[in-house]
Amino acid sequence: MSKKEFKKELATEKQIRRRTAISFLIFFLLLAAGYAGWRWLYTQPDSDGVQKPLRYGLQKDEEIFGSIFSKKTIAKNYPKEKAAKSVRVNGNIGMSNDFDYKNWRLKVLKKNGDTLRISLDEIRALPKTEVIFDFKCIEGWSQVSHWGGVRFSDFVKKYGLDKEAGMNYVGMQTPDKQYYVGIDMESMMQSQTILCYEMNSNFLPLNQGFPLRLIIPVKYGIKNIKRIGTLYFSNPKPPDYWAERGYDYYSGL
Ligand SMILES: Nc1nc2c(c(=O)[nH]1)N[C@H]1C(S)=C(S)[C@@H](COP(=O)(O)O)O[C@H]1N2
Ligand SMILES: [Mo]
Repeated sequence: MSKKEFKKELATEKQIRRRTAISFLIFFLLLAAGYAGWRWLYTQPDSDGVQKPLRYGLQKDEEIFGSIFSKKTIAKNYPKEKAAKSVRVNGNIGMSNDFDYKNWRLKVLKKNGDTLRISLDEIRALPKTEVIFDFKCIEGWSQVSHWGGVRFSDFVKKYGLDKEAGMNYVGMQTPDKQYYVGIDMESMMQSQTILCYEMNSNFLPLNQGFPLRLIIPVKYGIKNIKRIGTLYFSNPKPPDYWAERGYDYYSGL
């Protein structure tokens, strides 16, 4: 090797060493930044059960999907033969055994402070709508199932709740107030959303929400509240059981 070649090789080696050192420095800086970011996130205040910056992300999702969503969004309808005969039961919050179903009335809180108390027979006397759709639980399972009830939008018309339907949200809770949901008005007024009293053309089983539950095919299972006791209208977001535990408030498909 000539002296010149030797010098050149020495120089490249130096360069390699320098680059390696720089790479390591950058690696450790990123590691430190990542760790600091993580620490920062975890010291952020909670907002409805998740750290504020994450809640901000969820809110952005909601704004974007909420604006894409319109009444035209329709969940796919299936033929009756596709509907499950034995329908999965999931979730029993607010479904205690001491429920007095004989004296049940749907309580509807009106804007003027009045409360409607509506019996199952009165609800069954309204026009019936059937939906057969793929019911999706956020836990990962789905099942085609067949439900019947009155369209929420028909119910609103029959009971003169148009003023109330001008508000932003509907809130619903079980008679014991243990399970509760809040749903945007547009999804509530969608044509497949029903106050449901039938499954496979029979009364609802007790553990699936007898006498009345919500079936809302454009939302995940968590929003399909079983055993509705009280229904009300509101401009601010009503409290929502699973949103308080970190799930997306909108929970749309
Ligand atoms: N009152 C009440 N309604 C509820 C729940 C619950 O725990 N309590 N669970 C929800 C969830 S997570 C799902 S997936 C569906 C399941 O409905 P199913 O039991 O008819 O399958 O009900 C929803 N409605
Ligand atoms: Mo679910």
